[in-house]
Amino acid sequence: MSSAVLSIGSNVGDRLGHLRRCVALLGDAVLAASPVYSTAPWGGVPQDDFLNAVLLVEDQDADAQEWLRRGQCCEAAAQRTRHVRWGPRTLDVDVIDVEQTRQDDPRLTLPHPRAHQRAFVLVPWLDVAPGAVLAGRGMVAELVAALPAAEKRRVRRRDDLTLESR
Ligand code: A4P
Ligand code: MG
Repeated sequence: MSSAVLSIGSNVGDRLGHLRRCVALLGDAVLAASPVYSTAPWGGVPQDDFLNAVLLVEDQDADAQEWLRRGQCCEAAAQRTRHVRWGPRTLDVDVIDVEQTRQDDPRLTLPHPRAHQRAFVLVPWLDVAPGAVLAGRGMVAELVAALPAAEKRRVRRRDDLTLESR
C-alpha cells in the first residue's frame, strides 16, 4: 500500500480540462482533490498564470516510482512537451511526498526539493490534509504560516472552478 501527494499544474491551453483529465486518468487512486488555485508563475520565466491543485492518492500496487510513472503518463496524455525548465506546460505532475520517504535520486527526489518554498503546493495541500507533514521540513501548516507574504499573494483560490468534471 502506498499513498502519495501529487501537485498538478497547467498554464497552456484548456488549463482546467488538463487538470480534470489528469484526475480522471488517476481514477480510483484519487482519495481527495484540493480546491483549484490560480497562481502566478514560479521560477522567473515570463509566462501565463497557472491553475494548480494537490491530489491525495493511494494504491496498494503503487510504489514511489510508480507514482512518478503515472504522473508522466498523465503529462504525455496532455501532449506535454519539454522546452524550458520551469517554463509553460499543458500539464505538470510533481510527486511531492510518498509516505515521508526521503531520497536524493535525481530521477525521483523525495520529498519534492522545492515544495517547501511554493505556496502553490503548500496552500492546496493544507486544504486537503490539515495535519500533513513535509518530511525534513515540518508541519505544512507551519510552512504555510512561514511563507513570505509576497509568496502567499501569488496564489488565489478559485471557488468558481472545480476538478469534478460531472
Ligand atoms: N524528478 C525528480 N524528482 C521529481 C519529483 N519529486 N516529481 C525528475 C516529479 N519529477 C521529479 O522534470 C524533470 C525531471 O525531474 C523528470 O525527468 C523527473 O524524473 P520535468 O517535469 O521534465 O521538468 P520541469 O517540470 O520543467 O522541471 P522541474 O525542475 O521538475 O520543475 P518543477 O519543479 O516541476 O516546476 N509555477 C506555478 N505557479 N505553478 C506550477 O505548477 N511549475 C513549475 C515546474 C514551474 N513554475 C510553476 C509551476
Ligand atoms: Mg515537474
